[in-house]
Amino acid sequence: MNKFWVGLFIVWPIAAILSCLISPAMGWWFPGNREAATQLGQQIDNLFFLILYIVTIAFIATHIALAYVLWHGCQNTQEKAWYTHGNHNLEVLWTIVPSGVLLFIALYQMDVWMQFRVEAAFPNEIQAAVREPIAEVTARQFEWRIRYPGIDPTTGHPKLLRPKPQPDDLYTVNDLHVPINRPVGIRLKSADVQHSFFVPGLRIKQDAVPGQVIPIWFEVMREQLDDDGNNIGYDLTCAELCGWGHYKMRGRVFAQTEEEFWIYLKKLHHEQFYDGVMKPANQSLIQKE
Ligand SMILES: [Cu+2]
Repeated sequence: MNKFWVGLFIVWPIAAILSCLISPAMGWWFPGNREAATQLGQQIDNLFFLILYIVTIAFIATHIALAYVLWHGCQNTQEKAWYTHGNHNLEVLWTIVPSGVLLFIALYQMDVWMQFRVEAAFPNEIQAAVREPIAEVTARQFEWRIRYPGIDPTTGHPKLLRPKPQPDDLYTVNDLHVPINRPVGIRLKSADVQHSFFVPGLRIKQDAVPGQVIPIWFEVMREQLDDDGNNIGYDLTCAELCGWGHYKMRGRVFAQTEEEFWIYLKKLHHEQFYDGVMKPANQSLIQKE
């Protein structure tokens, strides 16, 4: 009977490792199965795998030790239990080694963290993107409200996004469009409770905190296409339990070319300001398409 319990304890770690190994073939979610669509996301994946390797080594080592102790213990059923106050050298060893590993990870990931979050360390191009965000995303129970700047009627291009809403701003819900192949900035806000702006395909996750405007940036390298070549966009979800409707805070992030992005904004403008009687100013905007 003892051997049954030992076997049962050994089965689970082996099953855990096997499920990791067959995960790519089964298409289960793992960063390696779906390459990040941002360069920073790929660096984040590399960090993920580094930590996964370290944890796997520790997991296998501790389970081999555990299996040895269990197996050894169940062979000698005659031996009485004995008590120990531990081993000083071992205690020192397993304090210093994990501390060293944690210190290494903390230093090693700093570069990626700085690229993502430390504004002072951003290259000029990214600082400019953060200074001139293309949209403001406001999380609220239970949707993503998106505000784009209005369109300049003389150039036909989007204006600069002002911190305060303007009369010609454009609005959508749960539908964020961004241009590809350049860094884009977003102003992230919350209208009520704490939410989290999470785009798994881009490896972007940032809390939206009430009372704060948090700048985020990303540079999408490619559109998300389905098998027929349609742009289906990336999932946008809320990663912070924010109330009963948390599950339905689902939006999409469509990455598209700069021209497609401008055309999209013009279409929004047309839809939003069309009053049944086309005004000359709007007409000229539509004709530019
Ligand atoms: Cu939420």
